[in-house]
Amino acid sequence: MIDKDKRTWCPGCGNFIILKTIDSILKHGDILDIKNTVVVSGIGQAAKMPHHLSPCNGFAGLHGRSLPNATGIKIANHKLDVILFSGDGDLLAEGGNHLIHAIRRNINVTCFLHDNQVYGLTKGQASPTMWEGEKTKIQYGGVTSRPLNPLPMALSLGVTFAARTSVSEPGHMKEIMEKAIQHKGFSLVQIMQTCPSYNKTRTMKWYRENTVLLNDDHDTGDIFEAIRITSEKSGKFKLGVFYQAESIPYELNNPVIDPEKSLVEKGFGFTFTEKDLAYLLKK
Ligand SMILES: Cc1ncc(C[n+]2csc(CCOP(=O)(O)OP(=O)(O)O)c2C)c(N)n1
Ligand code: SF4
Ligand SMILES: [Mg+2]
Repeated sequence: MIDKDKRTWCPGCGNFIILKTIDSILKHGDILDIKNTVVVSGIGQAAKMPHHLSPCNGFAGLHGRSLPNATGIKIANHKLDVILFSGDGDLLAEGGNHLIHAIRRNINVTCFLHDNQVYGLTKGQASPTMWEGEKTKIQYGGVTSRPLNPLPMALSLGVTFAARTSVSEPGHMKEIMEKAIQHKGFSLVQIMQTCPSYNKTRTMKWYRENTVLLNDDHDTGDIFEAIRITSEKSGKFKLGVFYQAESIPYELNNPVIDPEKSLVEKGFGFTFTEKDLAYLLKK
């Protein structure tokens, strides 16, 4: 399924591990039906995921605009499984406003955040998740802004599924991805990702030494505990599902959408033919 010829990631990039994991979930077919799945992205290294997941349906949009596209696809045909892959720049900087509203709506989209702390595609500028004081070629004196911590932010906005995993734990990543996909509502998974070319601090070794799995007795119904744990700035970073809540997703809580028949099945009152498309393209 992965088209090896088209890969343009650097050797050792954490994106390979994320790609392999979602590829195996799609191939297995018990959680996702490839014909019924759409993988959506914006722009960036992370956003190349749909390019490599052929023949799965894919949509790569503008930088920061992965969520509006994913939302539109889900509303037009809520019977599709919509999976989004977005970089920390794409989702938290250029697309930060969309994240707030996707969480607020609780649209049933699975959102995988590739957190490498840099803008990989544009050669390593600091992203919003990079810590104060850390240096890049551009921020040579060290980052001066405070970092954005996506999980406590999402939790404080009422996200219904929040989890963290790491490319240093591929088995754990698969388990978390599957749980997120099966969640009914908006799910956010922060994936701690290596970028060997531009983030020399967050190596595979660093992730192995600085992450730990959540205790089995963690209560995923306790939002305050979830905010507390995900806000921790020292000690080892916890990996696991921090919070999960049942609630009706946006597309099933909307009087315009018939749960039995998607908007696409119902039709929009007109038929759009290939001839119409040719006319528009010509224009
Ligand atoms: C509106 C807009 N702003 C900036 C850019 C340039 N640009 C393309 S990718 C990118 C950063 C990508 O970083 P991230 O989303 O973290 O993905 P990564 O490459 O690290 O996976 C930027 C700034 C753009 N294409 N469009
Ligand atoms: S620049 Fe970083 S994120 Fe981009 S492909 Fe290379 S290692 Fe991966
Ligand atoms: Mg990035």
